[in-house]
Amino acid sequence: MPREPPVRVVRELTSRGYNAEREAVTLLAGAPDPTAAVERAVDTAPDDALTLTTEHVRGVLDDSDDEPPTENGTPADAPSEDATDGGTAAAAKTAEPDPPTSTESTPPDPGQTPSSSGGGDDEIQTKRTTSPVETKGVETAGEDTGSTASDSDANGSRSADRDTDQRSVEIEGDVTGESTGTGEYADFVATFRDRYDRLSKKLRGRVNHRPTDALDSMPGGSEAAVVGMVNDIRSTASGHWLVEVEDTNGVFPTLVMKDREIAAHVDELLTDEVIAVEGTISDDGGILFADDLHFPDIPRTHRPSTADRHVQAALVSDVHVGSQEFAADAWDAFADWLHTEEAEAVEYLLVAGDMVEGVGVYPDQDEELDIVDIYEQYETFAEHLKDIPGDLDIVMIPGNHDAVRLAEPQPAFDEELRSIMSAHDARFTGNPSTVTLEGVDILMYHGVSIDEIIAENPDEAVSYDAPHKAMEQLLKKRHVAPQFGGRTRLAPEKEDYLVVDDAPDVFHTGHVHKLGVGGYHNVRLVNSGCWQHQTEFQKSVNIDPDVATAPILDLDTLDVTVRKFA
Ligand code: D5M
Ligand code: FE
Ligand code: ZN
Repeated sequence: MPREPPVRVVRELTSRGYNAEREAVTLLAGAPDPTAAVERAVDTAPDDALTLTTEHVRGVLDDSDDEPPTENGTPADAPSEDATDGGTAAAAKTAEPDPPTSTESTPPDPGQTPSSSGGGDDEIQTKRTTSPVETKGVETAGEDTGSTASDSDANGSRSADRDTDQRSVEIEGDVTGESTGTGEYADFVATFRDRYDRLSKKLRGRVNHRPTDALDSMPGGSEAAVVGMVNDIRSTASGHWLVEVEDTNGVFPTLVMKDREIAAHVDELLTDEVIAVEGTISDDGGILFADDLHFPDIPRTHRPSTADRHVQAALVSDVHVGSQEFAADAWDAFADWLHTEEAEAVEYLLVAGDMVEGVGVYPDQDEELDIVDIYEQYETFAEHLKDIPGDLDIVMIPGNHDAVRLAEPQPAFDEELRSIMSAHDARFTGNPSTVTLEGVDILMYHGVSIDEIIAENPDEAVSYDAPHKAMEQLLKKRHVAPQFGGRTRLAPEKEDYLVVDDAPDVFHTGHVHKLGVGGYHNVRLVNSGCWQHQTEFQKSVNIDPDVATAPILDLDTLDVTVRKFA
């Protein structure tokens, strides 16, 4: 008899209104006749039980000992008294095919992108687990240290006896319930004012800055510096760069000569980001010749916090349920894997937006919809969420396909959508938010601005094949969506929620549907792939998505292992 995937058992149970402990699911899936076992377990469950316990299921399976044993042996009640011994015979019987697991261990950044212009001073190690046949899909970070295929030992189920007391989830920087903006001009002024105040503070100590109006009256030849928001970037007739910066007192032009080393940084500049320019006032006093550019940046001395125990978080995004291209089988395989012993340490699941495909997000999108009703899309997503082991702590932020306001910062899902996605007591927070898991600060942001960074940055290293290089730019600018008026829609608020005030330990994004794992000034960077096969639009612009990749983050080391389920 073919083995019953745990997911089918979970579905069966949820359709009857039951949740079950992880090991209970494994035991049921491993029973000689899983359907009958589920039936018996449900029939004999205490009236008020919402969750079937391992103990109850064991009892049910024990009682069925008198049934004729199946061809290949013992009923699945046998071993797992010893919860710490996950590799028991009964558990082994239920094992699903392992996700492919060849492991490479590479130092994160410097080596990853040969053309990197520095900044790769990480000490964090990246481990990635890739399928031998699928290596290409997960090679985006450019590792080629050689991979060794190793057999997985995922033969058992994870233990149900876990001490959830050690878990902790804290959330900061969430706009939900705090939104006050009405879209008036005054609100925009307040947002930009706050951005300038907070980011200029990070730069003021590093240069001897003068307000723009004071620069006006400085004699030619003086050394000076200014901290301002980039107002305009133009090339001059002779190929130099005129970068106009604005502070609260006015605007001042700075000139970056094309043959200077710093000219390379002009390519990285976006309007509305806050920078410092150091240089010399021109003879006529009207311009600052730039010698140096400074970004708010993450200090190279940043030391990330780590968890006190070995525990992992799966960082995913872009599920796109409701799309004809939604990779349901791959998601099932992921959910199944989470039930195995190999996923024992995975206690958290973070989803960085685009739970569903949505409606009317892009022109002609309706032609590729499998489910046309937005609520039905969330209901189906919720069903897929139920396949995930019930004891995981889940945190979700919305993305541009989700049914919340499109402008950033995006508030979390409203009550109606939360009640649809109520499985697992998931936590819902805004985009962006900082989610702290056992002391590790994870900045979650869906990632719409990554499109913009890639479009505007001529450096070939910053591409869809290396989304983490775009993420570096966001950290360097200490803002998740620096440029106003482009692709990223901004909702004005009293404060700028998109400023990266505190350096995170991990930066988690999605949106571009490409896998990227890197490190920047000791911050671990993870861009999740997606669970949606290539769409017509993506085909037309040559986006080849990384489908069914789940980066698994070790919270104690910040190592990442990429699991592939397609
Ligand atoms: O977008 C996934 C990726 O594909 C992201 O890089 C934007 C791009 N994309 C997809 N569809 C379109 C259309 N129609 N126009 C422009 N860019 C698009 P996601 O929003 O997560 O589906
Ligand atoms: Fe998406
Ligand atoms: Zn998106």
